Amino acid sequence: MATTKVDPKLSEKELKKKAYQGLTGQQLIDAYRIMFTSRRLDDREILLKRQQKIFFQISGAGHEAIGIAAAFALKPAYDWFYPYYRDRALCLGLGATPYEMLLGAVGAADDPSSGGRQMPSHWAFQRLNVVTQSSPTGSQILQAVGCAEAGRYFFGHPNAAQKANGDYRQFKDVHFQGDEVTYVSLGDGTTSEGEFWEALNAAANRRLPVIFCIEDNEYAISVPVEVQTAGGNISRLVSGFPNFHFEEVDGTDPVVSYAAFKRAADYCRAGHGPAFVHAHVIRPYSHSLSDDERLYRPESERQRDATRDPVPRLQMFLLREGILDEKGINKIEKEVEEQIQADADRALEAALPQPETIYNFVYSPDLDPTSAAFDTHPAFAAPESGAEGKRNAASAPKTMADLINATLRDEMRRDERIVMFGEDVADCSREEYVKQKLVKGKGGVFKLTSGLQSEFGSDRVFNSPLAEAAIVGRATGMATRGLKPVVEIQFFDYIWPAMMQLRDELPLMRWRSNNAFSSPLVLRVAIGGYLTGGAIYHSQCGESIFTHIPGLRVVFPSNALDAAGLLRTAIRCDDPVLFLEHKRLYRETFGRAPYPGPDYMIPFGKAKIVQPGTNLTVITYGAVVPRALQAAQRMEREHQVSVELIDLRCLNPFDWDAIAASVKKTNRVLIAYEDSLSWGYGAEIAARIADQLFHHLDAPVKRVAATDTFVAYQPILEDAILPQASDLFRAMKELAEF
Ligand SMILES: Cc1ncc(C[n+]2csc(CCOP(=O)(O)OP(=O)(O)O)c2C)c(N)n1
Ligand SMILES: [Mg+2]
Repeated sequence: MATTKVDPKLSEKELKKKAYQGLTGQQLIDAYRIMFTSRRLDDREILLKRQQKIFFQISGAGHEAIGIAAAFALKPAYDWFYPYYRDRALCLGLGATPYEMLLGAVGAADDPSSGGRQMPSHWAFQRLNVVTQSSPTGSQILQAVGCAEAGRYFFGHPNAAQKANGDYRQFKDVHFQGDEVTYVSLGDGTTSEGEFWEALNAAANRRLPVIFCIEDNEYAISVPVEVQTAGGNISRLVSGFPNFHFEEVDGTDPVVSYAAFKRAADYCRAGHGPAFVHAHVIRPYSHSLSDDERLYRPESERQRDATRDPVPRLQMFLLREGILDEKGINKIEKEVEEQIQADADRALEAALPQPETIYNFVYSPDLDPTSAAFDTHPAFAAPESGAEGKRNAASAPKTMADLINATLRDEMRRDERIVMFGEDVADCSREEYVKQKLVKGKGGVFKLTSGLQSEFGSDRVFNSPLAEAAIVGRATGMATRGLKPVVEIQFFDYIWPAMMQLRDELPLMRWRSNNAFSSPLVLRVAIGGYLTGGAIYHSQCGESIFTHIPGLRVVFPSNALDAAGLLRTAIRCDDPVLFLEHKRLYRETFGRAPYPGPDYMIPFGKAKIVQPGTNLTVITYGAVVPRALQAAQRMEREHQVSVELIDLRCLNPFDWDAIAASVKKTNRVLIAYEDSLSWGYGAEIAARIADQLFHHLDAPVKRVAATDTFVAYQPILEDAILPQASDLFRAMKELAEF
């Protein structure tokens, strides 16, 4: 923010002499200007909202002093920032302008935070390292941890920061500092979220340079702090976390807050670990304009808070200390009022986003994973001679598990930005055991990451705590900085703790920030049933829940070669990818293949015709593919019905052209999937066929899927629940005879 000099009461020399916990008199004058600007921006937005010229308002009132303290102690475009909605003064202090904020309030095309896509006060300023924020309270915290991890990683692997052509790196600038700090803030109520505790744990354990700033205004909308926090004081609860520096301050006093922040930042920069700044603040303007705190707070309590209001407090301080006189205060306030008036008038005239832009930046505008750039030929090794040689040779057919492992290995050799973590993915966390050859190492419960820690080291491949939200949230923060996390959720059944990150964060980073930020990463997940005993919690599918999320690519290969080609595309592309690996297919004889070489890629959204046919079409994917193939062969054998079998292999995007071409040829279609029938992936395909291919149909669109239950343990029940080759055969026959 511009800080024109006012006429201080003291001479410049005297001002410089006076230091308040390291802040000069001039800095305090600047602080007052920014804090007053922040408050008056809130007031102006409230007015604009009442005039129905903007559509939402949430204030930073009462939080200005801690914000300015953080801004003065930290460095924009050097440190990293995950602020929450009350951090208006922080953002102004870092260099965001009132005009930019008003563009956000209006929802203007040039709103730097989101281009009119997010509510106001959801700060993002790319040039200042202020990362796009969202509305779910607390989802920023784990990302901040990942951001700090990325900074540390690049410092240890500076070559990884270099750009490279031919993949996402070309479009992902990296910058980092050896002593950078990541700031993240949240309210007292938000400390009740589980992700907060996961973040504290990870930051403490890895001694990460993260400052957790708790802005404790004693309320979360209407719920008071003693209901949120056992004992009513979050500092007391977190005091046992190791490696932390703790501060508890009056967050309405910029001078003591600055001193606390400075100590916190020094501790983090020195590499000792994270810091926790618990700031007691006030909330004078209700929760938001939709809330009236008089419904739950008596006048006496509100009056008590008013005596701590940071803006008049700093004004009094400046007067008392003789830093400014009344004339000086009035001059600042007049200038601020005039600036806000002018900026508001200008923002109200600003160009608005155009409706035709709504699809911009759902996915990367730079790198299209459906394009020919991702269509390469396999390079199989030449066959070796001799029986023994043949069995072990590179040319011998390998399982899906083998080829995924080989692909991960080759990609890690090629791209130093790849890091891998998850539950049990490392060979052995106590690496000396492997080095001393006391143990062989694990490398994943399905051994998919076997040997990778040993080859690439424990800073590239490591075990995470058992915390799925932390896996995805941290990976998202890392990917924002330019790393390529290829992380694992051990079983699809346990993906749900990460759902907030997967639905509200990861796929939205690009769209909600209007392309200012993105987090392309790969989330590998073991999925599916047919395990004989997998039961409810080791057999789930549910892919349609994720194909329903714009911004997330979803891949589901059925065989080893496709898994290798699609995984490589997933890693090299510029979008977040959910890579679903069917457990039953990991070591199946079906679909084995030799390793197709280190550059084999399959573009997304391209189906595979498993077998061509003329009488009816079967559309499927995953573990239903071999079952459908078996049924189709029986149809041919017993009924001379020629079935065209389509393996979609990529579910978002999916290959509509292949479906349409086939249905136009066969005029009969069956959609088969392993997930429970209703509301499943096939429902969307069926609806599209009914809508766009109606005139080509000679029979109703059929579906075969699991029953609308969960998968049971006893194999008799499991067989009855999951779609079998016999179910597929029956449906094909019915369709052929219709
Ligand atoms: C995960 C989630 N749950 C609920 C909400 C609705 N909500 C928005 S702000 C808020 C209260 C937050 O209180 P606190 O963390 O103390 O921050 P404050 O607003 O007091 O600064 C709630 C419940 C939300 N945005 N996100
Ligand atoms: Mg609060």
